[in-house]
Amino acid sequence: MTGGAGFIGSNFTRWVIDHTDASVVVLDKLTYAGNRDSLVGLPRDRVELVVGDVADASLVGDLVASVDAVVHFAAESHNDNSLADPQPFLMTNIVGTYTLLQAVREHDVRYHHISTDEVYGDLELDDPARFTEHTPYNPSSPYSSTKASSDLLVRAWVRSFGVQATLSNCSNNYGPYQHVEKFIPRQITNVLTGRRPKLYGAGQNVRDWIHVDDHNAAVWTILQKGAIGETYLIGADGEKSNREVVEEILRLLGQPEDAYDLVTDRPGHDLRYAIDSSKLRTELGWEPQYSSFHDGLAATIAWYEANEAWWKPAKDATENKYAATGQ
Ligand code: NAD
Ligand code: TDX
Repeated sequence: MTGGAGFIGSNFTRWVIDHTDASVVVLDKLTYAGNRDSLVGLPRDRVELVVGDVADASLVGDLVASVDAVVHFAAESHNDNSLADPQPFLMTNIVGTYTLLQAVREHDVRYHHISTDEVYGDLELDDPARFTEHTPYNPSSPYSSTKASSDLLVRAWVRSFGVQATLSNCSNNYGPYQHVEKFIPRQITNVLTGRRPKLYGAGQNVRDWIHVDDHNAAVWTILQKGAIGETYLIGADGEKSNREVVEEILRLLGQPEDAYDLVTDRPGHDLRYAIDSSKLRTELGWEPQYSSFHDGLAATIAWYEANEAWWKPAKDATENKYAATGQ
């Protein structure tokens, strides 16, 4: 798999080790978002970390030739970074996916592509609609447009070259090992370091939250049972406004629920994401296990409280970067 030193990839690796007897080769460039420490404690005879770039055709070819399946998580993943400098997003998300597709095509290896609901653009706050597999692509940001590009490459390689691929587009994940640049870990670690949570704009934007292990179980299900060429949307009916999430974090940390700041909005900020995951549930039998966002959030807060050594080194630099844009 790729991107296994990142947030979802490291949780997926742990999930596979805990729930299956498969072994995992992780290809990860260890960018600012990748962390060896996210893989500590995993059995060395079942998890191997190879440090390298998904756009390195020779390395990718050698690795793909040695595995039964590829799950592609590696990406530049942060919208705010893509607004500051889109270039790495094009290289990793588009050229990297192309490089993997050529390798799985050559070696006839099963491929699963990890993508995001952001490829569908956004919904109005009061629109009852949710995204389905038939929603037209309409990405807003450099990040989401490169993810949309990569999805289209996968579909083309299935149709033109018979590549054995499936795709999944998931909503916003939360859980342990998520970089402190992202919304939920940023606000938790702000409170833990004596800062105030920062809400973009008026805090009204809505995200559809899913625990990372529900995402992981869905990916494994699709890898085992998904139909080749098909796309599956992954979501757990977890719509909440950013303001609601911050208020819940503040309550769980024993702070007044209005102890946050409203800061400069993100340019082009998508209003609302919402996933209809009926296809995955009815066709493949997946159901989310984390039914309470409150409990999942409390467990995530407890993880950040207990694992300061994991996130502390990145915290000040991340906040300095945000301060430069007034966020
Ligand atoms: P992340 O930024 O935490 O991790 C990305 C990992 O990829 C890092 O370990 C990084 O070192 C690695 N990487 C980056 N460029 C690379 C390259 N050129 N070669 C090899 N490795 C490279 O991201 P994440 O939040 O774990 O997201 C993983 C995947 O899931 C992405 O494809 C993202 O688009 C998708 N996704 C994320 C979410 C979410 O809420 N986080 C939701 C839906 C989909
Ligand atoms: O400090 C903040 N304050 C704030 O209000 C930050 C960092 C974010 N926000 C808002 C922006 C979004 O409305 O919170 C929401 C979530 O922000 P992010 O964590 O940056 O996530 P988002 O832009 O929704 O994208 C995420 O979900 C889809 C992941 O980062 C993507 O990789 C994934 O594809």
